[in-house]
Amino acid sequence: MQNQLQGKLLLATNNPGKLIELRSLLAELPKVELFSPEELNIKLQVDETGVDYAENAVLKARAFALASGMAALADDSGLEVDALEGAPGLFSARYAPQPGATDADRRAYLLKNLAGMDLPWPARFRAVIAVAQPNGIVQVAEGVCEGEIIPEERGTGGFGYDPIFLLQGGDKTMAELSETEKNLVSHRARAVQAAMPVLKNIFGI
Ligand code: ITT
Repeated sequence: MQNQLQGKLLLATNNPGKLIELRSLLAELPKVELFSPEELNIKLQVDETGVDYAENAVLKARAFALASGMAALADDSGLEVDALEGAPGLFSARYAPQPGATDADRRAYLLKNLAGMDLPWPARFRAVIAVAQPNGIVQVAEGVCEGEIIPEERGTGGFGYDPIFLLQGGDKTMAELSETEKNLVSHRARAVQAAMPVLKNIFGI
């Protein structure tokens, strides 16, 4: 299997923020070359029709593994806000009424929906990583990062909801962390860590 997979892993995401983080989180995998869809000229928009993060991550990983003939790693993630009964959750990337909405629009929409509700606003980021092999075998791993939503944006790092997500037990938002700091505590970091044994097994490390 190791020879078949030739030490190559496709990072199956079209989200530039995720791609940067995944590259750095997976850099510790020796002798595994990482590719973005763009580098392989793969243009694929997978319909996220799953009922949970795991199903969506598997859909994305499988589609990219099939398109590339390489092992593919996908991340499906989202922000769960208790006061909104877990929203935006699975729909975090599409959470705003207007078409063409930006990350900033989604943050503003979230804060609008929370306005008037009692503070604090506990929340968590959740990420599920799926690793698909071209032979159809897929394995998943999950990571969670607890915190709360704050009413005003702080910090310029990261992406998505990071500027309004205050880490539990700390005084910084996710966007006030350096990339290295975020990669020590994030949901994605934890999911990648949980997926490490799978990856090492696939690549014979
Ligand atoms: P791909 O499916 O191509 O990977 P996507 O952005 O559509 O990209 P998801 O469907 O998994 O990915 O949506 C995840 C959304 O959750 C993402 O767009 C952000 O809005 C939010 N999110 C996930 N991880 C985040 C993080 O580390 N920081 C801030 N927001 C995050």
